Amino acid sequence: DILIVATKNKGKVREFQHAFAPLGLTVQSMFDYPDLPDVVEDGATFAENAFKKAKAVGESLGLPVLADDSGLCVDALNGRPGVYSARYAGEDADDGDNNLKLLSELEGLKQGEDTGQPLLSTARFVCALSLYDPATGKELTAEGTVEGWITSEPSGAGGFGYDPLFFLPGYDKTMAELTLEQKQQISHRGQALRLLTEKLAAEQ
Ligand code: ITT
Repeated sequence: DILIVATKNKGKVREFQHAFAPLGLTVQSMFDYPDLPDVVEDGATFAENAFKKAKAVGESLGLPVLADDSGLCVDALNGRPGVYSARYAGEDADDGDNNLKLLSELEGLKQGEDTGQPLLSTARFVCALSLYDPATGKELTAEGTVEGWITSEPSGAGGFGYDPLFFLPGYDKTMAELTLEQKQQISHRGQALRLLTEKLAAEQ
């Protein structure tokens, strides 16, 4: 069977493939449907944006669609970049640009005073998932979060996005130093997926 995920983010695609393969599901993404129009993500919350993506793509294809809206909320930045995480450093920003922007904003807060402390602020990753079925108009939604610290010393080649800067004290590692398996066990996306699966099972 096939599960369509309304994403153009290769890191997300890899994580969904890993999560759904054991269930015998093949993940398709927007790379398999390149002609679909972009969805405007102008919602105020992760959940709103996830629903917008799932509904727009679900209605275009006439098939059930899963969407993920996620991001990083940094306490020292009053929750930014939040829903703007993907375009933090500008409309065409890549992960590297966004990570540099995050570090420069946090370093700026220290106002020249270097405390020698690599952990710059508490932060959390948030993931909202929305599963929309155009045949019934029904939506299922689930959210997950994971708490950590922004480190000034990026490390690790796994994951994507802000993972090299997201330090998990309990593991003494950044999110990018975890295997796909480990990331899924603790991440915002892993938690949201488990919650969504429970909700789906309760509906059957
Ligand atoms: P789609 O909308 O096509 O799914 P996107 O990358 O634009 O792709 P979002 O709008 O949800 O996705 O933005 C999420 C951003 O937050 C993403 O670009 C990452 O930089 C960051 N992010 C989300 N989940 C992450 C994770 O697990 N690890 C690191 N960074 C993450």
